[in-house]
Amino acid sequence: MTEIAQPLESSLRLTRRALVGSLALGAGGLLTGCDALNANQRFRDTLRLAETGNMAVHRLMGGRSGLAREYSPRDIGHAFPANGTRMPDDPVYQREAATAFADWTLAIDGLVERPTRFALGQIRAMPRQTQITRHDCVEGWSAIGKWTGVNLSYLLDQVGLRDSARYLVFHCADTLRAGPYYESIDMVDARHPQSMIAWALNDALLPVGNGAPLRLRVERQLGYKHAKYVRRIEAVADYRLAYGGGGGYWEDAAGYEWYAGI
Ligand SMILES: Nc1nc2c(c(=O)[nH]1)N[C@H]1C(S)=C(S)[C@@H](COP(=O)(O)O)O[C@H]1N2
Ligand SMILES: [Mo]
Repeated sequence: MTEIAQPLESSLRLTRRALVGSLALGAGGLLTGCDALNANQRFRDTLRLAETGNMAVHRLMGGRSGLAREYSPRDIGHAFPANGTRMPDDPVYQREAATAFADWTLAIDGLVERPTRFALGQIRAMPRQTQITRHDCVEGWSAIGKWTGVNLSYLLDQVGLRDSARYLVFHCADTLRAGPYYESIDMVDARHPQSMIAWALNDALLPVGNGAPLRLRVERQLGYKHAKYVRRIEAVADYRLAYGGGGGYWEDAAGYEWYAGI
């Protein structure tokens, strides 16, 4: 667990300090933009030192904590597409759907102080967050939608994360060809202000096609990270120990990147 995540984290912290130093050195470089930065040997060394992975560069540039662009109500499309599972074939899920998810619970457990099962009504009664964002699917389509739900960080604070918790695994109700759908994110995304467990889309309760009754929104990443039909959130030390080890259904089934930053 810590053996895997720690070196990357600390090298990035180091790197950010070095980057700030290099920016401070040449204020002109900052003003004239990326070309000037690229010409700066120290900046290039810093990048090399950081690793070239998408996550490292994204984080280095301050991009991971930055907000995803938010749109105006005029930008919302007519119907938000439903992709992947549109109706889980699990009979238990279908029974729950038939009763408007009256008995649905969201379990939050694993490396938390107070493992809890929240009733859907409790989740919907929590402070609401709304955002209009663009969803980008690797299959080549995008859609703008208005999401309402509970902030993920708020939810995590209800159960209290242990220090050893470094990732969240989202367990879903649907099973595809290769197995159950699941996803995982790290604490940077878990604590990102726009990350939420959504229960409404475009001012209506979340339709089944879009992940009813609860789905993840993790706005700085591609569509497949936004787990639908979320039944359980498990805080873990290492997502590599879950399911096929890739950190998500498509990561395991098709080699998609675990970190799909946009
Ligand atoms: N449980 C579950 N979550 C999922 C999927 C899925 O098939 N099952 N598909 C993913 C993909 S590839 C995308 S693009 C989005 C689609 O969300 P939408 O159906 O609301 O458009 O959900 C993601 N989350
Ligand atoms: Mo997707």
